[in-house]
Amino acid sequence: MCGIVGAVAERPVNKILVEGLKRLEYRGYDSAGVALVSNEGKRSTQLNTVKSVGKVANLESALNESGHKGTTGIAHTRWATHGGVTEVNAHPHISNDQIALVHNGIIENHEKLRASLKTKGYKFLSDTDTEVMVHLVHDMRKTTSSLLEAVQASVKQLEGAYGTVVFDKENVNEMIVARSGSPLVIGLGLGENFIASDQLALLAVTRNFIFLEEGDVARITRESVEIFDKDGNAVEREQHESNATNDNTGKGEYRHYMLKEIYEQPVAVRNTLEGRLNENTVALDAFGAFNGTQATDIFSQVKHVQIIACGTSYHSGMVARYWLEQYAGVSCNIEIASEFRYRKSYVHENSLLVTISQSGETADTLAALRLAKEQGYMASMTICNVAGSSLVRESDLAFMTKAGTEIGVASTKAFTTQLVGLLMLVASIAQEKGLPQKAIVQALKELPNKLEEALSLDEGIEGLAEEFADKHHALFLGRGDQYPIAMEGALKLKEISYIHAEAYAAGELKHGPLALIDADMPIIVVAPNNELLEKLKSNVEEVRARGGIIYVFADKASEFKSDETMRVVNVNQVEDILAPIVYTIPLQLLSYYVAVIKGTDVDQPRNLAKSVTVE
Ligand code: F1P
Repeated sequence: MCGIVGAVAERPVNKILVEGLKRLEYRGYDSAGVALVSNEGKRSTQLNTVKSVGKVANLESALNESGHKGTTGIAHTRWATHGGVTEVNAHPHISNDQIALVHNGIIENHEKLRASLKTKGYKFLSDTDTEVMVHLVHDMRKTTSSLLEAVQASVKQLEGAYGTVVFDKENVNEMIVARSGSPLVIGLGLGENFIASDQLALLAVTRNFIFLEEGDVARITRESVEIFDKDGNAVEREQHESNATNDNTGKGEYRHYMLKEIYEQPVAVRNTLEGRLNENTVALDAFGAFNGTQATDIFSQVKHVQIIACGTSYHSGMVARYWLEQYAGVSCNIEIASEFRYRKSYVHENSLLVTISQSGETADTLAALRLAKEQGYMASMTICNVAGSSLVRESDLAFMTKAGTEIGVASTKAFTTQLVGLLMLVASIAQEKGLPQKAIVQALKELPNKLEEALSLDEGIEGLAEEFADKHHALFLGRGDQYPIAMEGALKLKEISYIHAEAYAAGELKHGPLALIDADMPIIVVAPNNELLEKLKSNVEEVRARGGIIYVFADKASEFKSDETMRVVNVNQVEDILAPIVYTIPLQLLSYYVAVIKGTDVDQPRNLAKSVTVE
C-alpha cells in the first residue's frame, strides 16, 4: 500500500527518494510523486513537485526531465482510496505553494474538515482525504509559532489513521513527521536524516533506525531528531541497528520475484528452524519473553487459542486450528481480523491470542490485537516476518519467521514459514502439557528436503497450466487440514491470474457447488494419502460423473490414474502433519504459471497491496 520516503540533507536527495520508492514498489501502488526544496545558493527557495501515474520509473523519468533538484524532499507511492488514479490525486499535496505533505492511511473526518477549510478560503484540487491535512497544517501555522506546533495542533483534529511527513519551504532544514495507525521509521545519517514508512526504503543510506510509536510527532533536521509523544512531552525512543538483509536486490535468474520466493522456501524454512529445535523438543526462547515471564509459563497454562489474521495468513491460522486441537489438546477459534474487531466476542478461560501477519502492519489485525488486549487474554503472541513491525512491538510474545523480505504481493514463503511457526507453537504447547511432541519435531527437521522434492514438480505443472489459461472459473477441493490449503490455492489463483476461484471442503460439494460442475470448470483436488482419502475419492467420483475435468495433487500410493477427465500430479510421500505445507508448493506453482501464460503483473497484481495499512 502507500509508501513514504523523506530526506533532509546537504546533498541532493533526488536519487535517495526515487531509490527508496523503488524499494517500496512491491507493496503495491498506482501513482507516485515527489516534492523538493533546495538550499543550494538560491535566494528564494522554490518548492517543486513532480507526479506521475503508474510505475516509479515514470516518476523517475519525469523528475529527470524536469531538472528539479532538492536537498530536502518527500516522496510517496499512492494506493488509491479516496479519488481515482490521477496525477492530481497523487501525493505530495501542497498548500499555498508553501507547505508540502505526504500521507499514508485514511482520514475519516475529511468531509467535515474540508467544509470548514473551504469556509476559510482554501481551494481543493484533488478528491483525496489527504489534501485536507495540508491545508489544515497551513491554517494552523497562522496561529502557531512553528511547523512542529502547527502539525501537533492539526493531528489533534484528525480522526482515522495517518503516517505523515510535512515540510515548509520557508525552512529547508526541517521535516515534521507524525504517526498514528500507520508506521513510520526515522533513519539516522551523518549530517542528514531520513524518514520512511518501512526501513527497507532506507537500507541503502543507513542501518540505524528509530521506530516512532503511536501518537508520536517528530521534528527532523539534518543534525537532530526530536520526538514528542501524543501529549507533547519530549521523549527518547530506542535506536535500533538493523541487520535486515536487503534482499530486494533483484530477481537473480528468476523471471519474477514470486518464482524466486517459491524456490526460496526450503532455505526460508531452514532459516526459520535454525537454532530453534533441540533433539526432540522446541527451544522455547524462539517465542521471546513476556514481561519477564517465559513463553513456557504461558504455554503450560493455555487452554484456548484465538487466532486472528487476514488473507493468506488467515489460511495458515486455519491449518493451525486443526493441529492445535489434534496435537496440543487446546481448543482453537480463528477469525478474520476485520470481523473480530467489530464484534463482541467471548474470551475463553486461559486464552492465548495469536495474530499472524507477513507484514506486521495489517491495519485490521493490529486493531484486533489492540482490542483483544483490553479483553482479558492471558497473553498475545504474533507470528510475523518483519522485525520491528507494529504487531511485533505491540505483542507480548513474537515468533519471527525468517523468510527474508518477500517482494511478491501474493504471499508464498511467508505463508509456509508461518505454518512452520505454528507447528512449533503446537509442539511447544504439547511439550509443556506433557503430550507427545517428538514426532512433530522430527517431521519439522525433514521439511526442507520435502519442500525441495515438491519443487521438482515445477516442469509438469508448467505444462498443466496451459489448460487453465482460457478458463474463467476454478474450484479447489480439500478435506481436513487440506481444506485451508485448497482455500490458499484458490486465493493465489485469484490474486495473480484474475481467474475466479473458490475452495470448498470436499464434503460440502453436494450442498450447492456441484451445480457448477461442467467441462469448463476445472476442479483442483489436494489429496494426500491420509485417513480422509477414501472420502475424498468419493467426492472426486461425484465430480467426474458430472463431466468435470479434475486436476489431482496426490501421493502415488493414493492410486489416482490420469485419463481424459483426470490429470494426476504425483507428490512424494509425506508425513500427515507436513502435508499442508508440502502440498502448498504445487498449488503456488500452478497459479504462477497460469498467471505467466495470461501475462498478468505477477509480482504486483492489479488493485492489491503488500502491506494493507488501511482497513
Ligand atoms: C495479508 C495479505 C496477504 C496477501 C497480500 C495482502 O497480509 O492479505 O496475505 O498475500 O500481500 O495482504 P498480512 O496480514 O499477512 O501482512
